[in-house]
Amino acid sequence: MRGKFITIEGTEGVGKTTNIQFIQSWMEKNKLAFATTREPGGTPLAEQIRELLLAPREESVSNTAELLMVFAARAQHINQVIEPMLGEGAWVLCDRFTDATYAYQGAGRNMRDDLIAELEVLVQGSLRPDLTLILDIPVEIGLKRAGERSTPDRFELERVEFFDRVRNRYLQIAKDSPERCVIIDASQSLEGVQKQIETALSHFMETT
Ligand code: T5A
Repeated sequence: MRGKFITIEGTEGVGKTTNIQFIQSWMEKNKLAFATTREPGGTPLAEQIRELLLAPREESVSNTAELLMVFAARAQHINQVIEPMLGEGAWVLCDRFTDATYAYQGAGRNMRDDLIAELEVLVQGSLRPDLTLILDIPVEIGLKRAGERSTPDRFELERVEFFDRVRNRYLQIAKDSPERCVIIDASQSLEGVQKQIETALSHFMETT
């Protein structure tokens, strides 16, 4: 049987990396075969594209170049990792996927949704996540958490208004796709956040 494709999304520093470790232990406890991966990245070539995308640089990066790099990395990732793993029956847990493109390039950079949708079809065919956990916190808290943890990458150097647009788009995506998306209140303590995630995962497992 084909595996399930689970994505985890949210603005900067919302706690994705921290909670992915929790989800991994949940999957182990439930004896599920799974693979954890991330975007942009997930293969050697896609990780190189990630470095190109995230490195702060003097040259301004065109929005179109950024969008195409995101989808180039995704094409390689789907071909080399996501589809083969799902085909073997493993669950794939991915730190960010195409919702991030609608949020960051669409809402953040003001790129047209119909262009993103065309690339989505070209690169993914019919592949879409089965479940998406959207971790949500006020932008300032996330940026503060991320800033305390590491030096800012090219995206983290954007202004707060950029991330407000990104956050609002995530909330809109959740509203538009309630059958796939669950919003997690990530402003709670780690324990509180993980309780919500566990409830969402258990419900998903019971209903699929
Ligand atoms: N991008 C990506 C696009 O523009 N388009 C796309 O299509 C895609 C796929 C990728 C960048 O690429 C962009 C978006 C991104 O800017 P990334 O590394 O995936 O970068 O994203 P980041 O948001 O930068 O990831 P971070 O690793 O910075 O944040 P996380 O993983 O969300 O947060 P995490 O777990 O590292 O936590 C941050 C800090 O907060 C603490 C943690 O201990 C840590 O110190 N923390 C909490 N503290 C208190 N209470 C809680 N509940 C906490 N949860 C975590």
